[in-house]
Amino acid sequence: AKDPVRVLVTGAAGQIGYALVPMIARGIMLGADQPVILHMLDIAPAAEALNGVKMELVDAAFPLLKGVVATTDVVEACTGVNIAVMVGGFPRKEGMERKDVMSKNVSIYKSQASALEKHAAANCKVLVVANPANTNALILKEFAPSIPEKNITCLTRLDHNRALGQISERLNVQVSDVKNVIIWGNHSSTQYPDVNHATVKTPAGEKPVRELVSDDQWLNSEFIAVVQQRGAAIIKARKFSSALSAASSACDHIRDWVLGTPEGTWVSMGVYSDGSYNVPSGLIYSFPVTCKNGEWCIVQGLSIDEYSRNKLDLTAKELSEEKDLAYSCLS
Ligand code: NAX
Repeated sequence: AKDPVRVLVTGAAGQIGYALVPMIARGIMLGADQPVILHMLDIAPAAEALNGVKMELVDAAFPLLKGVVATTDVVEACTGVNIAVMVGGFPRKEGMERKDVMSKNVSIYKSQASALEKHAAANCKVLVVANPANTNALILKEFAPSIPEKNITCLTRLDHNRALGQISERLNVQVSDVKNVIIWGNHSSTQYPDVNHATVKTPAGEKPVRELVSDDQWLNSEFIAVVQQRGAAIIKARKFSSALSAASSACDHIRDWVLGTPEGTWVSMGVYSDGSYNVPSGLIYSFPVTCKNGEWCIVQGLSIDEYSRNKLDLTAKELSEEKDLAYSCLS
């Protein structure tokens, strides 16, 4: 039998946490043969609720779940973890300035970075979900210099999956037959959902989405807007933000990263830019990646037309501004 993997979920008493921890305990994140020990962190006001989640995990009698640590102590939460899914953060409340929200998250991510750096297992893989996800991940990277930068990522897989879902609905095909959409840039409304390289499996072989959806107008405007604004549409409908889809996508992100992407398929991940596609280095930016042996690699050599170029630059500009804002909160 395999040794258990320790998985940290911060903000575990929240909405996404409640959807995510049973998925992890069921083997959806790391595989049906991989035992896990869950580490759940939340803050003191949520301690009782967090204990309730722990009680439910015990009650569910998950065969793969070999232990649960539920704590408000950051050091205890981070100790020995192999995977860290950072869902906890400070949400933007009505009337709050961007800078005030950023400042709260910068201080949270700065201190959690230090705890991970000192106490997590060597080679711990980190996924930041909490918004502003890219910039929280960047702060985490800056304050955990001994964690390899390749190990620090943020979630744009939900946006990627939303794009697959929209194409599948439009063409009335199985979502599992659609692949290789790309989310470029920030997990925000400036993200660029790109279908220029996406394909659909048909009885006559793989066909480009651009060929199957003859309505360019839909692809160039409505599709992009729907994916960019999907989070807001969910809030409007549910009165709460996306939770089960965020949790499921976080599992997809980690599973593909650890176990690899299928041959010929890429996924979107927010990763530390190395300057690929002329995206400024030093940003956490969403790129198309393939994964093998626990490492991601940016897909190279895709053609970028002028329309796309502008969109890639626009979202990079927003991330540079967020980075400046975050740094101004440090001083
Ligand atoms: P909730 O408010 O339900 O849960 C957040 C939890 O984090 C709360 O239990 C809170 O007590 C806890 N928390 C706050 N500060 C903490 C700290 N310093 N340490 C540990 N825990 C702390 O929010 P939820 O709906 O679960 O969303 C969580 C985060 O995910 C938000 O920042 C949200 O904006 C972000 N999202 C990111 C998405 C993505 O694709 N990257 C999509 C979904 C979601 O909107």
